[in-house]
Amino acid sequence: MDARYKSREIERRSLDVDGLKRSFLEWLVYSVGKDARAATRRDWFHTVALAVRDRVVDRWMDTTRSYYHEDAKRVYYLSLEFLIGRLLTNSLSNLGIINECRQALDRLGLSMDDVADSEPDAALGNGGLGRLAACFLDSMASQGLPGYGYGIRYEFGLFEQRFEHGWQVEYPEQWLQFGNPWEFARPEVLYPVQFYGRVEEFRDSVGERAYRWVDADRVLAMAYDTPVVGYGGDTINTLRLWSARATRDFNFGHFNDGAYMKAVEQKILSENLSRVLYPNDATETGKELRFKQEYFFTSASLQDILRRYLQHHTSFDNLPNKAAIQLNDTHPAIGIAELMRLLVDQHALRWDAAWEITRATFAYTNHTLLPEALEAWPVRMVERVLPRHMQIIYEINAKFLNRSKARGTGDNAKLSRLSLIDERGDRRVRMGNLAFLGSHKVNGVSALHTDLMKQTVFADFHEEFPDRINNKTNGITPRRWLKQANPALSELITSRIGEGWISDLEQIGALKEKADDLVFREEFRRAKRKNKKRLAAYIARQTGDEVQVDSIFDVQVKRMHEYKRQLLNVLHTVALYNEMRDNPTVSWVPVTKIFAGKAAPSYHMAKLIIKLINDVAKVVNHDPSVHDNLKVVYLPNYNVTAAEIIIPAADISEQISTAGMEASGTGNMKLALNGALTIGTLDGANVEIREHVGPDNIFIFGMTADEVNDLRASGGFNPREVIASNPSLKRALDMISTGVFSPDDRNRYHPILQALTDGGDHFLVTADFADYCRAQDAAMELYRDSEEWTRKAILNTASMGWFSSDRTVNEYAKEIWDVHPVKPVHEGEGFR
Ligand code: GPQ
Repeated sequence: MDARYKSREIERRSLDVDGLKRSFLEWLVYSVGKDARAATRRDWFHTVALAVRDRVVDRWMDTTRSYYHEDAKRVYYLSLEFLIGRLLTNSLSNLGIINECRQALDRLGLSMDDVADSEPDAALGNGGLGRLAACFLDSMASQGLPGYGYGIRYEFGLFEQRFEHGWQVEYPEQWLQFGNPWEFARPEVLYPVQFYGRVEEFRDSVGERAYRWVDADRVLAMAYDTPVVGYGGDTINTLRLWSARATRDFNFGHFNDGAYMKAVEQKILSENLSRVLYPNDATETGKELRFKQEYFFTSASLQDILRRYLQHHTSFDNLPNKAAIQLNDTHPAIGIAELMRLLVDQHALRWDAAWEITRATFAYTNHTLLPEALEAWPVRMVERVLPRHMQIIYEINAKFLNRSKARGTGDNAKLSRLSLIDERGDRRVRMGNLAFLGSHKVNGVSALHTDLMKQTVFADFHEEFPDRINNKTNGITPRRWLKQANPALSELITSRIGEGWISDLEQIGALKEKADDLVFREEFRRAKRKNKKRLAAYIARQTGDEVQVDSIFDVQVKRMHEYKRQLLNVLHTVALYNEMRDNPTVSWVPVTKIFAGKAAPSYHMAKLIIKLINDVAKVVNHDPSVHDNLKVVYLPNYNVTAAEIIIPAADISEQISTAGMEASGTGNMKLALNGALTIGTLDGANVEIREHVGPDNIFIFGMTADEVNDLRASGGFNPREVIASNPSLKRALDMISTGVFSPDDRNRYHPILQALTDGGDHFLVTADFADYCRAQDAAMELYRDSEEWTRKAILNTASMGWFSSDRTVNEYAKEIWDVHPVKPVHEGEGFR
């Protein structure tokens, strides 16, 4: 080998400052095509990312090869969303070379933070469900588990949110505009995916009835791979995202007709499949394109999984011992019918054998009980788009209902609830029922949510299959959400208890005894203050608002949803504003209310509440009579990157959903881990957070899920009576309804008032208002005692060890997947 080439090879792997610097210069010139004088920040970002990628590739191949050699059982996490965020700091930090990189850039006269800030935020998800998938990828790789993510490489991620006159306006998010240095295109990894057409029956070679799907349209799924760097850099897993490509023979008939342009139009249309992420969080829009996206990535993933399996095996009997497929909600649930089709139609397995294999391979996670989010596709559409799958679903259903009847489930009402087809109105395929029936395990995402699943949506299935439902309380990765996002606190923690917590978060429990240590408390406060300064600067840049670093940073960041009750928070804000104006001589604890979160573009009520918050902010922030004691900020375009700045700076975490409606929440975990005190209802994982941090270190208020259930069962309540009996609530609502915050359009907020009164206040905002204000007052009172506040904040951080996604993923690995860590054999050199 040419000596110069050889030395470059070693350079590519070197991890010291000099080696990094040399390889940055090399990449800048030979791959980005710029010299150091002409390079922009973005050029430097691409340069550094490519150089970092070099240091990942050998280990990545070693990992993949080790899985292959061991014929390890793999887990495949199928998800329509992966809310990844930026990767540069994450990769450097997991590789353990962040300081070396910083120094190398320093020597080139560059700031690491500026370079990292030039990376676009990969927003291939809406909210919690997508971010959970990203945390799981980090945890699987960090624990050496052979885990693959499969999803869609959307060209446009979640829209960019801007405010125009306080209203949300959506802009396209073009994260791929300047290329994506992390991904590897795999033009040779290509699978056909079919739509439409019809089914032909025929006799197979042994005279059995068989089916063929013919005259279908074809699209190709092309793979793009992104390495997933585990902590320590030992295991590098793969996230494989599919992009739609037209087939070369696409509608060849048109060419014969001379209709060339028509064929090209068709090609463009078929590639729309991976164009854009649907921006709805926990609501189902029922669009055909969405259904096609779901089938597109699921079919490609299953074909890929079977191809990999068949490299080692000749029969499918062992598939469940070599592959676990986790369905992230029902979005990929059509995979159950697809695997049946692949096994029965393409690989000629008998139905019963195929069904046993399918059920043993799939598991399903449910993420919501909200009826508007439970996918149910019109039979007529499924029949048209996937005619063979519709037959298979009918067959699964018939066999299941017959067996249930034979086993004595005589009750027709129950049978019709168990059916995969909802026969009421236009007939629909219930994807939740399909996912349940086609899986060996079904899990909820918090203890409360799992209990409610058993009592509500899956009550009948739970009776039939009492061992199938299990709980896996969500978690978050401590690498991104503490180590990276909060260097100030991370360094303090490591200085006291070492760095074991990064890969074993339970060790953070050792901080509990430090809560009584005066010096530690002072340093903990200093770290928080540093983060608050960073956030204050970010707020000033984003909105122009000036906020006091010494005020309480009261944070509600999440998707905008009526059940999450941002409205309750803004009503309290108005009430507090009134109190401050009424009592100007009281020495108020200054409060900064910080909101961020996107609304689905078609969710009018959510968008109106955003406008209300912005309108309230405009009045409150400029009213001299509150003496800057109250500020309201709505940060635009909440995403993973913004979360990394906001969360470490929070004093209060608002987790105030109507009890029974938030499946788990994960922002609640991130905020508590970063030392915020929670004001929350007993909903989702808040219940378990209270158990871990202790009831004295959290502010719980409001109705419980049982109380909500009883209230609704008894026909609801009269919100007008509640409003009339609470002067502070009445006054806040009167101000909103008479246009105090919207002098330009006094009727603007009538829909909100309407929902809270005649509408019956479905989310119980008025019902919980008084107790919420009590919890807020208690928090403000405690904040005056800075030592006591800090003590509780430390106990929050120290008690969150159990909420690591490492714990969650381990539970899945042991209790659902039966997959085990594999230690990769590294053939490369130069890695320390
Ligand atoms: N969740 Cl069904 C989403 O973010 N999107 C969805 O489409 C559905 C659920 C959330 C859920 O609302 C949160 O409570 C969970 O913490 C999160 O999934 C992860 O399980």
